[in-house]
Amino acid sequence: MKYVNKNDLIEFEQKIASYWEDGRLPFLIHLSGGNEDFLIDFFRDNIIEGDWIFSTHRNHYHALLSGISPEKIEKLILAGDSMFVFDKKRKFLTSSVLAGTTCIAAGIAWALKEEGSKNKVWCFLGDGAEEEGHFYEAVMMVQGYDLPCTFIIEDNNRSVDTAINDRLPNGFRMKWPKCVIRYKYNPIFPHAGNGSKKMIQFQNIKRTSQGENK
Ligand SMILES: Cc1ncc(C[n+]2csc(CCOP(=O)(O)OP(=O)(O)O)c2C)c(N)n1
Ligand SMILES: [Mg+2]
Repeated sequence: MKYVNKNDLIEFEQKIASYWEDGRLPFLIHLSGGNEDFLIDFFRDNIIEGDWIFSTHRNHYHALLSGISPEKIEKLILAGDSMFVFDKKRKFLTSSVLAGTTCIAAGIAWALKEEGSKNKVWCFLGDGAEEEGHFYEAVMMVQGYDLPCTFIIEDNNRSVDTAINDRLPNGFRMKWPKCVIRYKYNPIFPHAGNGSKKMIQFQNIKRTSQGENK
């Protein structure tokens, strides 16, 4: 798998962030700034050619680290498909439905096990997606049948902009079995441009033009 370093990731995002700030992206984008170190090490140490990778609305770093070209991802982002990055050859799938990939990941892992494949499934999700019921079902299947799938919770202590302590009393978190791992990172960007001064300007422009059309 092609090695992507920290600078590659950061430079890519800076470029996308500048498109956003310039008002060239009239849709939400989810940046992963602050989440470079763990991901780089994790991909290098665990993921091999032919493995399946499932990602989320926040998928650009996963896609780059999976070997999908920055040009392809940029093109998708510019076309409004930031949350819909797929690559058949790389076996890379995303879903913007929270935890939407988790049961698919379990199904693929089932097939890999039946085939006796050496490949595995790596399924990333956020700490907000972790609270979705269908994630529980996927975990039960993977752990119960010892399927070759690992769920990786990327815990930035946010579901959109709500911290865990504001979502559940005392910030309760499930104790998942060993097919689920969790790591924490501090995001440097707001959820999807929320709070960005330029985005607020953009929304105002849009609202005005919508009003004019009525
Ligand atoms: C089933 C479902 N419910 C609600 C949403 C709206 N939504 C989009 S992102 C998000 C929060 C996601 O938090 P998390 O999974 O922690 O991902 P993060 O953005 O923090 O990486 C929500 C509630 C959705 N996409 N899918
Ligand atoms: Mg989160």
